Amino acid sequence: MNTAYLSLGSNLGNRFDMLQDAVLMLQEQPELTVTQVSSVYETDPVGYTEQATFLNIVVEIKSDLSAEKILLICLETEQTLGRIREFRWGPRCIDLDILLYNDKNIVSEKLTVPHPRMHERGFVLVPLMELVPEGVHPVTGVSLREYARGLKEGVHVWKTIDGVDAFVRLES
Ligand code: A4P
Ligand code: MG
Repeated sequence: MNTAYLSLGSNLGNRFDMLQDAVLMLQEQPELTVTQVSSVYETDPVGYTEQATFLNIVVEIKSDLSAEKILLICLETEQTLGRIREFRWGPRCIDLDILLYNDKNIVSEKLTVPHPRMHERGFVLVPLMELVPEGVHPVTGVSLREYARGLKEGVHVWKTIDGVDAFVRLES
């Protein structure tokens, strides 16, 4: 059984519904279990800053599937939820990225894991540290806590969440 962490973000439409629908779609996958979900964070846009604030979460999943198969599920989920890719780092109704897959280091044309920008992003590190407070970057050996120190971007709790079941039942 493999453990992976996914980052989910939305800044278009009903942002919370998008995150919730994405988690529901992950739960419907027969070969994958969503085992943890972080609180929902409202975060300042990173990269291209002239856009609306995001809601971000991190989820933990357990699965026998390969990282490549999980990426396909992420892309399929984005497509089903109607994501239109306008430009890199631009607004999106839903984005799913693989942050970590066990302690594996994967570099292929389609997939880079750990996610190459995860350690410099508060919107990833803060929710991820909620799920793995003692987490360490599997390639650099640096703790998530160390990476998060000194980050200045705005990351605020939007809604605290008490488990996966509570998350999927929440009214937006
Ligand atoms: N790909 C490679 N590695 C991965 C991975 N670990 N997980 C490939 C997922 N995909 C991976 O993705 C393009 C391709 O990357 C995929 O088809 C896959 O083969 P994309 O989602 O179309 O591209 P993107 O998301 O526009 O670009 P990128 O570089 O992935 O953007 P980021 O880095 O994900 O940034 N600010 C806040 N506050 N919150 C956010 O959620 N998100 C972004 C997107 C920018 N600013 C943000 C947020
Ligand atoms: Mg992406």
